[in-house]
Formats: sequence, structure tokens, C-alpha cells
Amino acid sequence: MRFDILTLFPELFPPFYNESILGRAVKKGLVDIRLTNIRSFAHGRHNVTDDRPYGGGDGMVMKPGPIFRALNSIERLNEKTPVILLTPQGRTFDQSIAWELSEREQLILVCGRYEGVDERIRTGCIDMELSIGDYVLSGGELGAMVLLDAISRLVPGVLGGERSNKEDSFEGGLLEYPHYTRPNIFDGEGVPEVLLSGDHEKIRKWRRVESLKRTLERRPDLLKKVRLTDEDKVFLKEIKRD
Ligand code: 4H7
Repeated sequence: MRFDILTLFPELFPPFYNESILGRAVKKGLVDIRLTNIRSFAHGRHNVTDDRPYGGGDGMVMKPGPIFRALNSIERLNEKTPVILLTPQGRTFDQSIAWELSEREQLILVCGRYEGVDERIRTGCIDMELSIGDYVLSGGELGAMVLLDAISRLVPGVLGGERSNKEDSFEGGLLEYPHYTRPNIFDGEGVPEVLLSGDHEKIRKWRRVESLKRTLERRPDLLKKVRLTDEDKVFLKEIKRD
């Protein structure tokens, strides 16, 4: 899968994508990340990429020309390749969007700075607007990194054999059960007996119940969206009764 990222700060990205799971995916050639510096497409002696807003007011707006030319310079591997703008005004990115986007051959991510991009870029060049949550950032770069991470790990082969993403939080639509590792006693606290029992069926049930408990307590909104099995429904009744 190829990511083309348009940004005024390309140097922010390699320290992030050269590490860990994503780093391995890049090395293996499963994920190809290409950075385009919007400034390289600015004109004039000073390579200006921003300008004062028409109508006045504080702050600067990203000029449309450099972004337009940067976008035109990018090779399109597929006629369906979406151009995505990271903006607080976009649809909130979540795991189901991550799954959908992971099926694409290529994604083009546009990172805005200053007060954002000229409206004609949004209307003329952008296919999809995504937000990573309801807060303000000084640029779209962190959002692009969030997409890179969340989407790459869904690409077949990226997670290797180490774990299945189906078991992850939100994958089953529920929060994860609690995890424990050695030592057996830490800071005076033990480990739930069932996890030491070796009884895999009992462990599976315990984990499912803990997932359901946590989700009910912390994110009841998720329970409304998820498909529950008959066993889940029995567990939930017991949890609610207790
Ligand atoms: C594009 C358009 C994304 C990029 C506007 C980007 C939060 C998110 C930005 C803006 C972002 C997110 C303009 C929004 C200046 C904030 C004060 C860069 N912030 N800006 N405003 N939640 N900022 O995904």
C-alpha cells in the first residue's frame, strides 16, 4: 500500500515510520511512504506557501497554487485513489474507516498548517475530509501519522504472526480485557487465578466477560453498535444483575 503525504514539514515523518511495526512494514515493502514538500511547488524567490486571508483577520491561509501543483505531481496508481484532507471539520476517523481505507492501493494525505487551506483546494481537489478527534492541532501531520499507523497495521502481512488485529480493541467492537504478565505478584497484587489455570475455555470466557464489563462501564455507546453472540447476551445479563 502506498501513502503519499503532502506537507510543509516532511522531516517530521521518518522518525515515526522508521520504528516498530510500521518500520518493519516499510522495510518489507508492504507499505511505501512518499513525502512531498509543498514548499517545493511554491513560486518566486521566497517560496511562499501562505498568504493573508481575503476579507482580513488574523492568521494566514495556505495558498492554493503550491498544493494544487504538488497534488498534480503525484503519480496516481488507481483512478479511485482518494485525496484526504486532515481537518477538524472532517468525519471522525475510527476503526471501521481504517478497515475501509486499508483496502486501497494508495492514499494521498494533505496536511494543512496555519489557518488551513484555501477553500478552492477543498472543493476542487479533496475527496474526503477526516478529523482524528475534537481538538485543535497546529497542523494535519499528527493526523496523517495516526492514519499511517492505524491503516498500515491492517494491511495483510504487516502484523506478522505476533498477534491478530481481530482481537484488538474495537476490532470485535468491544474494549479489551485486562492483560497480565510476570511476575505473579507485583506490588502486592496477584494475577486472577483463572489465568494461571491452564483451562483455555475458562480463560476465553473470563476474558469475554471482562471485555463486556469494561465496555458497559466505560463505553456503553460501543455496545449498541456491536453484534453480540447469544453467549455475550447471557454474560451481559449476569453482569447487569451483579
Ligand atoms: C486543515 C484545516 C486536524 C488543517 C484547518 C488539523 C486538528 C485536526 C488544520 C486546520 C488541525 C484534527 C486551522 C484547524 C487552524 C485549527 C485553529 C490544522 N487540527 N486548522 N485552526 N482534529 N489543524 O484532526
